[in-house]
Amino acid sequence: MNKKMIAALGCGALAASMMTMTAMAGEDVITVGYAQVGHESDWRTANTQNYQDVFSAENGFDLQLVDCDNDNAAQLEAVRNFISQQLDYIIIAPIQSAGWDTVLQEAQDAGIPVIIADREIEADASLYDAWVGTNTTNEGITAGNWLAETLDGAEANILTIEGSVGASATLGRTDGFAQVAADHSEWTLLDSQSGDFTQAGGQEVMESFIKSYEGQFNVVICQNDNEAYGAMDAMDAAGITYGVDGDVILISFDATHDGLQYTLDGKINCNVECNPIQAETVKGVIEKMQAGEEFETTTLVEDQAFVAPGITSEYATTMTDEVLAGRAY
Ligand code: GYE
Repeated sequence: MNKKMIAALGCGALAASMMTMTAMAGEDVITVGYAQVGHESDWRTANTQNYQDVFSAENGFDLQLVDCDNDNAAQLEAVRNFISQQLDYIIIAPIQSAGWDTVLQEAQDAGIPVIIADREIEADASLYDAWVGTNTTNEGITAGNWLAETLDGAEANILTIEGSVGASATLGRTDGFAQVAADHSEWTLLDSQSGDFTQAGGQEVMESFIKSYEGQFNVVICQNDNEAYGAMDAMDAAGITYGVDGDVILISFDATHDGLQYTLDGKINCNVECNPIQAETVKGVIEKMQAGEEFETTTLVEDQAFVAPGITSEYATTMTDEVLAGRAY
């Protein structure tokens, strides 16, 4: 293309024709669709950023990332759109764990490999090619084990702010914690409501819990950090103290940077990590598929747990400034 031709083209047309030139140069750009859950939490923002960094043009990818705004129907539509564009690979972080059979069959019929990421789905493993994510049931078990260790037989009256209804992260954390609670007759699960993994949701649920159970609870479990921020605001407003020096033990999940800052400050007693940095692993799977090599069909991203200074635990690392400094997201 000569200078005159470039000058004659508008910006969009120029971009399009540059893309065609790249494709014609035989640089084998791999097209990838990522049906992302939404932007409900800091965890999610970190996960989105990680995919954008890793599936970059420099790395040879053309990434279409669709923010599905926590809307299950929109997510199914996004995947169908990827199929109709005949993208090379489809990645899905499933909002809901159920209801995937039909669309996965459609992707398979179109010959497009599908990788399920972050969360789990209730579908036969033959309907997708690989899974990369975290074990949220284990995260719930860790939270339960830590609580048992710290209470050492004392009574617990527990309120839980769950994540989004029907999400595997919610189901796993709830189930894991319940497995430990089943061995503790001195624990009472007072109530459990969804805060939709958002700060506003966490605050709203905590405000309503305070109306119903003020003076009756000594443990609050938030299934992610953003819900914990909302719950803290609600407890502050009601004059309820929490954390290592407070009346209420506060447990959170995700261990994002700000969540760990609150843990270091002693406001969150225990924060169970869930690692959002998963894109490099997914890229590794895609590269093996692309090369026709054998690939991991299941890859677990490891998590740990953190506790506030002054607490030592066999299940968690005690927070320090250095730990916080090492947390980029
Ligand atoms: O804990 C929460 C996010 O699916 C593990 O989704 C993820 C969860 C994470 O919105 O913050």
